Amino acid sequence: MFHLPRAAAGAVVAASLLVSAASAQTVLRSSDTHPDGYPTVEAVKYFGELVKERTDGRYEVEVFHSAQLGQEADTIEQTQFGVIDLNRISIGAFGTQVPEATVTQLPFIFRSVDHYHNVLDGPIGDEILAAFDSVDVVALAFYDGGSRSFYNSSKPIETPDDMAGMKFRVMQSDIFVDMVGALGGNATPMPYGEVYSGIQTGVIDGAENNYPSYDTAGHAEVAKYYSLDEHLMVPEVLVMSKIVWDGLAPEDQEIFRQAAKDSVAKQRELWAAQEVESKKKVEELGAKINTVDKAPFIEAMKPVYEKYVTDPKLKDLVERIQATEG
Ligand code: GTR
Repeated sequence: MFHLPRAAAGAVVAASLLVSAASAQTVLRSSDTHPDGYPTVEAVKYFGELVKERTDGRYEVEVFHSAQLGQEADTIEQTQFGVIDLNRISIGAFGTQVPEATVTQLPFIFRSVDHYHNVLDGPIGDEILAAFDSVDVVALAFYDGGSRSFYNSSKPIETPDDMAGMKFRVMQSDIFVDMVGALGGNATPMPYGEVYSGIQTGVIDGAENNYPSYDTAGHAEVAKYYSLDEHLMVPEVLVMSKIVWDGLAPEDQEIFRQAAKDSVAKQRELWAAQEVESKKKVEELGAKINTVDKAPFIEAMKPVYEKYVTDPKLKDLVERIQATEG
């Protein structure tokens, strides 16, 4: 794992904006935890092509995939400091720092892919993107991240009771910890890159994620039981460091924002294909997939909503999401 000492941050800020006087070209570094070829990685590459074309080559984007720049939580800090210019992360990696975005981490808040798209493509989505300003990043666009379900190495989960005494890795977000607790399991927050060995060595029984992550991170090799409770649809988000953003001319800011929006359709297309491919791959590998009756899982989430949706503004936001069609 790559950890950047704070003292080195200044030097890297300078290095990250690789400006070549001859071509006046700036190469922006973008981080992603996923491997090359993953839909989010390819979407950010496409975004970079649009930016390059629309700025006549003044800006380029280089995607550092496979967590080359660090695990998500660390890369967020580095993006806030301007050490990393761009970052494609899951909203879950922000934990509960951005209240409006925390709402998207509420289990079962989205009813379907159409509901998720209708919410994020409209004014509510813009409101959530704008809320990231409070944590020194500029959120440019949402990408698809499918739905997350539990998987483990020992048995199918059919009801929340089956989770009793089991340890599940979760993202480093309090709401994930409370969600697993409310279902009767034990949550172990840990970086994504440690999940495979965690399951293999028995430190944890399993984790929760979408098919493409379960497949591409190799988790299906060590945790054969994938139980389709689909408790979460957490948006992926492309963010830019506020420090870097503030250094862009207003016309260029507009180009970056539009290029990000224009990369969304491409990502959704790649995502839909990857979900099908990953499901097929994990099945070939011997994954045992079971469907579950979601009702008791949904019912168990009441305390999570009660804990996180107390502020009247957030209550209103949740109600507006629930009232959106789809
Ligand atoms: C994936 C997401 C990653 C990362 C990972 C995790 O679905 O795309 O960005 O957040 O989950 O669980 O850590």
